[in-house]
Amino acid sequence: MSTTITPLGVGTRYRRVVVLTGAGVSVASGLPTYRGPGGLWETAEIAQIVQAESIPSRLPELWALYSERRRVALSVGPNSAHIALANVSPEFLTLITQNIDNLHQRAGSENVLELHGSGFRTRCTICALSPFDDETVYDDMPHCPNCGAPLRPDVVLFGELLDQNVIRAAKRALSQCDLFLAIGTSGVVWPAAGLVVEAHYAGARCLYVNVEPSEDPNPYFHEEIIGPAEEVLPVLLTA
Ligand code: BJW
Ligand code: ZN
Repeated sequence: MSTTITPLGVGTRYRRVVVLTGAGVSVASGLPTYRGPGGLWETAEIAQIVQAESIPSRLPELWALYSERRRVALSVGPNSAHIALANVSPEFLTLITQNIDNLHQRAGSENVLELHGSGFRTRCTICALSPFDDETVYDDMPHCPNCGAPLRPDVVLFGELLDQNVIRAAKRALSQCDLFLAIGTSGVVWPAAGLVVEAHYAGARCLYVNVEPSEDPNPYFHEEIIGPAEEVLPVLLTA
């Protein structure tokens, strides 16, 4: 750890905490980030598939990608960063994640606000069939039992709108938070990147926690805490 880390006082000094997580919290579980060396998007091809325009024409490729990601995510488990967050009482914490890997939930976190959907939920591309939990690793593109149209992973691709109920719940928590932590995220994807602004104007102390300092620090953060989430969070969040 490159900075001295001490407990923040969650549950005592801070009682309305909002945490936003990104791919960096799952690295210690063995999952890759999106950007940077070894990231999912090292091949430009994948970055092109996770776009709204891929539906419906590139759905078979999208399913190949997400089936493989399901298989990999199911083969790993939550790490000490997920567990430290799950150990904080929901009375004091709202957990917002950009991750679709279900690891916060598998660590025991409840009511996780999934900004970018879930890789473990499937929905129809056409009809109002309720999105359903789904761990199936498909060999071929699945079709809707209701209307026969292709199904899709319930994730938010570039150019798609986020679930307005999730956004509303996140904004409600941010409007009254006293501590905001963004952990393991590059902070380049919107609207997630703008959540710190809301926390800042609510008067919260805003911390950026990452394994490396940001190249272009966002002025709405008051401090950066540099270190791996799996080492830093168990200390920061100690009661
Ligand atoms: C560690 C670590 C360790 C490593 N410990 N740390 C306003 C301005 C500009 C653009 C836009 C805007 N509003 C909308 C846009 C367009 C677009 C956007 O943001 N583009 C930017 C890239 C420029 N946004 C959208 O399209 C969003 N929709 C939307 O806004 O709708 C309205 C609208 C539509 C059209 C036009 C305008 C408005 C939707 C965004 C959906 C993002 N979806 C993805 C894929 C989800 C499914 C999947 O998983 O495949 O979500 S993209 C991808 O990036 C994924 C992630 O959740 C997201 C964020 O990535 P994250 O988590 O930050 O990962 P990395 O890899 O970037 O960073 C990891 C970090 O961890 C690094 O910093 C490491 O150092 C660190 N790390 N190990 C701690 N051990
Ligand atoms: Zn259907």
